[in-house]
Amino acid sequence: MSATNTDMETRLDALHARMKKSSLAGHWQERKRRPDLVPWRWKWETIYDCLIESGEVMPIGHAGERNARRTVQLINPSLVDVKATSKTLQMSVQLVKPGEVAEAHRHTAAALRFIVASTGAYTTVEGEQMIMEPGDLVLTPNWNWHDHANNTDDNVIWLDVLDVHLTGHLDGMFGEQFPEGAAQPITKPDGYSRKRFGAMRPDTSDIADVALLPYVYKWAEAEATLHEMAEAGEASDYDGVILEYTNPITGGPTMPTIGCWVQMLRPGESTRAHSHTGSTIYHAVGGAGVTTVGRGSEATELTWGEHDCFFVPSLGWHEHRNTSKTEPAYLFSVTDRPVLQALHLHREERA
Ligand code: 1HN
Repeated sequence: MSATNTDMETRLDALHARMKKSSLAGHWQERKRRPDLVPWRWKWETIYDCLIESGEVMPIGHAGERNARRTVQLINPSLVDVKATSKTLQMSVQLVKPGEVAEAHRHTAAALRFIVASTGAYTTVEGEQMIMEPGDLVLTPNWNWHDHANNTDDNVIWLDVLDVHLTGHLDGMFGEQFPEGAAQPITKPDGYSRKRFGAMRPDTSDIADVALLPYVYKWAEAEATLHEMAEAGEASDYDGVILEYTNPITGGPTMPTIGCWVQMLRPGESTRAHSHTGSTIYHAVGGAGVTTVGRGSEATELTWGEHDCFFVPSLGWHEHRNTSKTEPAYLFSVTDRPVLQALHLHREERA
């Protein structure tokens, strides 16, 4: 090596040291990569066992305490340190035992519940008592008061999905406890949101932000529609028979940061592979199948059965197969795609 080159290297090392001291770095210098998220599957049996055990050893605390909610959180192995399902969303499974109350609070993070087991427990959102039936989706958009009560004789279990990691990353996370007691008063009649904000509704021009309204989507309606669409042959090659849950006023996603979908894979159906931005967390409402993520020697097969959950990273090629020849399979899924769309970052590629 010439004397000039050695001289330059010495000066470059000195420059790096000097910049480091002043919190500066050269564009040409290496940096640590953000971890690549891995496709993953969580068996319901394991989640359920841990959740039931947590019900015996972890009491529900008061609002503001770490144990104010009893949830078992799904963690991507690439995000163990930050305890997160994806870089934006958290999926957890919550247990409220008979007679228990999870006290009222609100936060800037948006939340939703997808009900797995309930015989009539309820969650209260903004003064409306919402009875939870299996397969129902209840929205708790950002800054909505919410508390949960189980006045039945059976455990109630649901999936919680929150945009806490996105909100935290943007340094926009804060919240508060309900000032007047454990549960907020019920101020609205049953079915209020669906009647006031649904397809037939009063004038909403005085509502401050129609993108942030509580809402309930009923499983019975979703299931019936999926079957009618299947009969009419209304299906996508890439997703089977699929419905998006939308905000009835904006027509956009359920909430600005979380998109929700439900799809039915007909008996024996295999979808074609596609790849898109936005990471997706799935929950098998019923049925059994395999989702292949990645292609060729890199492919991972995620085998799922009833209530299992699985994760497909952004830009991962994926295709689904219903492994039953006789029964349909249903997948509920949540995605950060609305954020990518809002930022004009969404892309899709089809096989
Ligand atoms: C939360 O507030 C609830 O209100 C559930 O039920 C799960 C996970 C992370 C952060 C806050 C709830 C949560 C959560």
